[in-house]
Amino acid sequence: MADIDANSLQGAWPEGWTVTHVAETGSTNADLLSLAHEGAPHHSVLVADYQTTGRGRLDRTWEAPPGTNLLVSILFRGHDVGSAHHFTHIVGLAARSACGSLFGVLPDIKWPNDLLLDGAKVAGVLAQAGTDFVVVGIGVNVHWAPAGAACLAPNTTNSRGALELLRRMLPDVDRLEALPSSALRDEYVRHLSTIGCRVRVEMTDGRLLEGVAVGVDTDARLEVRLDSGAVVNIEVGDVIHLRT
Ligand code: BT5
Repeated sequence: MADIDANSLQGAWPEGWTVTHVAETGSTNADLLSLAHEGAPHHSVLVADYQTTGRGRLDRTWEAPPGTNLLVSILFRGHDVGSAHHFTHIVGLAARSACGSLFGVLPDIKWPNDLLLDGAKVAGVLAQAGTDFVVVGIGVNVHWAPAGAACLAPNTTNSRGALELLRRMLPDVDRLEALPSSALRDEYVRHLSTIGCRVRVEMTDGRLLEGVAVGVDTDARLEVRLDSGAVVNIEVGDVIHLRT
């Protein structure tokens, strides 16, 4: 685990946030989960310049060379943590707005929480819940992206870009947390480009479904109308947008 006292940037962050910045660790989500079990407070944040074992969903990996991208995890306590998706929506929406304010581009949100630029993935979110907390990690491609993915500022390497993106995200997280959950859901659905798309869904058991995404239910499951007319609610899966 990273030395969490290294290079702390207190004072540069909005009030109420405890942000720790490290040069390198395995995974900011894994570290913050451990810290949460040890009692770290609500709104603890761990941001790293580099992750040696960055994690995606379903045990996949998340890649970024040192000092290129935003790699950060945020701890939420004291809410109804049964609904981890509530917090993934908050972090995804806040990252989207920060991309708009810092880089002048507003990514689309693809269900459940990928951010896309021109159809290519620019950010991914991973939520992991404990009994009374949720850790939400996000990787945003600021200066680097793997083949087939997108990044916000490919031709510059200003290492402050990632931290500045985070600095702009946190006040918006505060704003979104203060919303009633129905208003948060409305904001999420409004920016969800998946709705109305013809989609292919790869289920975790390997099954493939195809149909039109028609909505999101109150448990954040994607509602897909199959060609047969039946509507299925997808809890976990990988979605490909085929066409709008
Ligand atoms: C995600 O998973 O999109 C969630 C990614 C969460 C990463 C953050 S970084 C901070 C925090 N600490 C962690 O350890 N993780 C979180 P998923 O939908 O499963 O996407 C993973 C897949 O995206 C991989 O299998 C690759 O194909 C691809 N991928 C890997 N790195 C990428 C990148 N930088 N940009 C776009 N795609 C990437």
